[in-house]
Amino acid sequence: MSPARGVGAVDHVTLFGHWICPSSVRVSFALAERGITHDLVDVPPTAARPPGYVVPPEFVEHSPRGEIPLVRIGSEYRADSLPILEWLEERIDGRSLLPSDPGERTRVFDAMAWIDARVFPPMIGVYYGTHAERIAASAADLADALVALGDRLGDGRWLVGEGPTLAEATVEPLYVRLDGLVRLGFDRPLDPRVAAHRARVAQLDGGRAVAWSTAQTDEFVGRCEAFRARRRASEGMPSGG
Ligand SMILES: N[C@@H](CCC(=O)N[C@@H](CS)C(=O)NCC(=O)O)C(=O)O
Repeated sequence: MSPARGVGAVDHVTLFGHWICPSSVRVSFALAERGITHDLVDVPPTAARPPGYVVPPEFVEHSPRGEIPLVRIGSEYRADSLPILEWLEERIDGRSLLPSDPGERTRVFDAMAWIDARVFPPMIGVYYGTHAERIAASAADLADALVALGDRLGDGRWLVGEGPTLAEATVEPLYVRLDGLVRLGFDRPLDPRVAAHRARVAQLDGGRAVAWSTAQTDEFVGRCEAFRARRRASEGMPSGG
C-alpha cells in the first residue's frame, strides 16, 4: 500500500474501528476526505461481536477505555474521535479539514463540541431508547437540535466557512443513520437546510466512504430493535411498552 502525501513509511496510519460505531465513522470520514491511505482493523463494538470473536491484543493494550475508534500513527496511539481528528490534522500533511484562519479554526472546534454535546445525546437516546416515551422525548430533542443545526448553517453550504471541515466529519455519523433513526422512532420532519447539507456531505469522498447500504441500515435497525426487546424482557415490560 503506498503511503498518502505527507505520510512517511514509519508514519503509516491504522484505524481500529467499525462501520456501525458513530465515533469510528467520524475518523473514517476524515481519513477518506483527506485522502490518507490507511489500514482498517475491524473491531466491532462489544454488542456487535460475533461469537468467538477475539479482540486484537494490540487494541486491548493501547485503548485506554476499550473503546473504538483507536488510531495508530507509526508507533503512537490515540483514542477518542474528536482528539483523533485533531491529532490527524497535526500529524498528517496534505488535504486539510481545518481552515488556516485562526478564527475559523476556533469556530470549527466550537461546532464539533456543540454537535457532540447537543446532537449526539438525543440521537443515541432515539436508538437506545427502550420505552416509547423516552424515544419520543429523544426524537423531540433531536428535532430541536437539528433546527439549531439548520440555524448554524443558515444559507451557507457548510457548517463553517467555504468548504467542508472537521465539523462535517463530526456530524456525518448522524446523517448516515438518519434513515434508520426514522424507522426507530425519529418521526419529526427534517429541517430542509439540514437535509440539503446532508446531501452535500454525502457527495464528498468522505461521505461516499462511510455511506451505508440498505443492508447496513437494516442491520443497524435490527440490532437496536433486538436491544430494545432484550431490555424490555429483562425489565418484565410488555413488548409494546
Ligand atoms: N467518546 C468516544 C466514544 C467512543 C465509543 O463510545 N465507542 C463505543 C462504540 S461506538 C465503544 O467502543 N464501546 C465499548 C464497547 O463496545 O465495548 C469517541 O468519541 O470516540
